[in-house]
Amino acid sequence: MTAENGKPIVGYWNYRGLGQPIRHLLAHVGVDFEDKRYSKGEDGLGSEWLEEKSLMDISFPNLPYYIDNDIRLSQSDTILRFLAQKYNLAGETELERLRIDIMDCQIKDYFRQFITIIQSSDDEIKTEYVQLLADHLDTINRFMGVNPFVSGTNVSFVDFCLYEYLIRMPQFAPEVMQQFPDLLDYIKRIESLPNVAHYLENQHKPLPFLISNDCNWNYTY
Ligand SMILES: N[C@@H](CCC(=O)N[C@@H](CS)C(=O)NCC(=O)O)C(=O)O
Repeated sequence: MTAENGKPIVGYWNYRGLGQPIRHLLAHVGVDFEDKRYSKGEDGLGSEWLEEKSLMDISFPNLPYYIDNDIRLSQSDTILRFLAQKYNLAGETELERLRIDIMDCQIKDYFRQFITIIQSSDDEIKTEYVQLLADHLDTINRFMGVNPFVSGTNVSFVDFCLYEYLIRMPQFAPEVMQQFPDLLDYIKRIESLPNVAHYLENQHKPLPFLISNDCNWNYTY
């Protein structure tokens, strides 16, 4: 199955979450895809998705999923790595692939901590986390060094994962993010990739980071 118009389908909630790096990767390589966005609905239960889920011909139905003819995948990392192989975004040398793998794992660890914090209602933990965040950003900054992209000079799939983490920080902790002008430049660099810039300009509406009632921080994600 593909969409009726023959396009591959990316299914995910109507927020950024685990779906956004996949959307950005496909935009970057110029693939026209059906961006199927599920709503959680008024009751927040997501019954629209749950009804489809029970009927889906995918080994482990979940969101995000990716369908292109007989390729039917869930698991965001599997989808990203499949697309990265297909579109040469998986690194060319051993060193590039190692840099990609390290960042992929590291950014997941940092992201997991960040999500726990923004879902917590304990303000003290949040204050402590802002200091930790500065350390995390510092390690990323040093890892990147003078490289324009994670692997070195070439864009890879993990750039869309790192971007997805960093893009939250100017809103979450602007005073911390200001200490890292190179990371702010990196955000701009990803947003200036021609197809990504075009995608961002033409989105009908920017997607929220997460649904707002998932989060207790000052900002609506
Ligand atoms: N390990 C999975 C996690 C997927 C997951 O937890 N998806 C969440 C949204 S981030 C969801 O709501 N899935 C729908 C479901 O469980 O039916 C992945 O990386 O894709």
